[in-house]
Amino acid sequence: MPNPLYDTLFGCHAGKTTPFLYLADGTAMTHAAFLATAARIAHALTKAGLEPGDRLAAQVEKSPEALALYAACVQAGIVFLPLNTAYTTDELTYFIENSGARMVVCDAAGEAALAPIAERLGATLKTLNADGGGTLTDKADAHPEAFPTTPREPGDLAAFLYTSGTTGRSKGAMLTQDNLLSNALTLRDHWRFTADDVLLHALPIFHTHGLFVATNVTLASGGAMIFLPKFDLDQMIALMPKATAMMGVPTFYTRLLEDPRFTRELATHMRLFVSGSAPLLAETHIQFERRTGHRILERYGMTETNMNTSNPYDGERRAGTVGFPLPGVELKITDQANGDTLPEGEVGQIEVRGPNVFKGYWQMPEKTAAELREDGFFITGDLGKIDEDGYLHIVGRNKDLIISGGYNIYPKEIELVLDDQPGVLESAVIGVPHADFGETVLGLIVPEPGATPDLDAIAEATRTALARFKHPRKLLVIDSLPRNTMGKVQKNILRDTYREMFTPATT
Ligand code: MLC
Ligand code: AMP
Repeated sequence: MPNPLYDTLFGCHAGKTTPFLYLADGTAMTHAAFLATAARIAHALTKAGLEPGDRLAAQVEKSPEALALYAACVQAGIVFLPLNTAYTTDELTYFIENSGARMVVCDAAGEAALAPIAERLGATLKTLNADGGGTLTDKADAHPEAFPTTPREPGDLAAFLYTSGTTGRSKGAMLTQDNLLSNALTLRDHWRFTADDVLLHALPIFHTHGLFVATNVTLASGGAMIFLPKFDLDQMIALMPKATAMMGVPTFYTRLLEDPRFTRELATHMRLFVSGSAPLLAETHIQFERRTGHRILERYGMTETNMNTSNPYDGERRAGTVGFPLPGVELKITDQANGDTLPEGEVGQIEVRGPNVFKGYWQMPEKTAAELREDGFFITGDLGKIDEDGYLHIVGRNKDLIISGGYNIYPKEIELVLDDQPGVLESAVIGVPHADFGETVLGLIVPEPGATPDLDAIAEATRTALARFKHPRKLLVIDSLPRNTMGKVQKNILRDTYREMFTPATT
């Protein structure tokens, strides 16, 4: 096959007038119309000088055209780099520079701020707005609705997704055609997706969950999606009767459960509810079953690996676990000190190997070597154990990471901003329990001797530097940070001290 990812997910739907996207305004887009949009965009990209292997960075609102941009990149062999719409200009500059993107696509509202950056870095800047218009698609409309698909090998790069690290510097995870394709086909079969499915899609499409899990699985099965711009409780409740399946982060489930309109009747015809990206509390799982009769299927994955494990489709979906390794994925629990495999039931680092595991971090051979072993096992940074029935339990993280509403937040990145502020001697950023987001960000500041840091000014500085979801929901001034004998800040002590700060959640 000339381009396995394109041919299997997209090309196979050529000429089909079956619905692919049901939109919030009540209209629908067929597979054929979607492919034509993608082909036109592919022409626009190549016309602008992009070549196979070039990177295209996109910070665009969720729309059919934004999804078609992904398809266009796959068809033209361009590496797609989707970016969170919440990122600030400071954050975007790093991604564009680090990836060496040759084209940047943004909303018209962001054009003025990005233009000088794109120019300095030698990238072409195009716009794509939430309504599908913009300089990218306006031009594309004039192009033919068929595009000669660029041949690709399974090992060729298809996408970069940036993921932060413990040092605060984001790393571009390089995902190949085969990483994405193998996982999509495995999940389609494992979760029994068919052309009859209609997936309620309210996730963002700039992360693994919404793009590579939800969208690719739907494409691989020939089904359709109710494609909502974002999670909106009223819309979810209104449209659920038209869906057969839903995928979401735990916040989706807790928000649905809080609404009395979300009844057993509303969910009765649904075939499958999948949760992931953050831990689903066993309590939520149980409450959901009581309300609807459905057992949520929890799975475990990450940017670097797509999906690794899943609870079974048939058989017991065990609350508080993420199930078994997916077909083709090897998983082991190892000793942090020497990498030896630990006996069943012991807690250690989770390592995975399989066709789903990424190729490494873009231009960061040392970071790649530190996490991706030569034998192909990837050290996930998550801690877990396997129970006597083979279910994987995630019991913690070996990486300093906060997951808020399914978004990953690396404390170091925020601490670097806080430490830079006048009157601040040092800081520690921790995640504390939050009823809506699972965890939320708390910033602890130690002032310089005699100084009184201006917390409003500090909050303002975080607003310029960091995306909204990373902002500490509260800043507290404390005398000192607890340290162990090696001088390392003991965040576990801080987490224990402040664990009730946001529960019950109001912010
Ligand atoms: C929005 N805000 C958040 C936030 N989302 N703050 C912290 N954490 C979040 N996740 C901000 C908003 O900007 C807003 O700011 C305020 O918080 C309240 O917003 P809201 O209206 O309540 O939020 P909403 O827009 O409804 O979004 C919440 C959400 C959304 C949970 C629906 O964050 C979401 O769709 N999350 C999914 C993330 C995801 O796809 N993760 C997958 C990663 S892939 P203000 O200024 O108004 O106060 C991965 C691999 C895998 O992890 O295994 O899947
Ligand atoms: P990301 O880097 O956004 O891909 O996030 C991946 C991380 O999310 C994993 O390393 C886990 O820490 C976490 N994660 C994903 N799914 C689950 C889950 N079902 N339960 C607990 N943590 C999860």
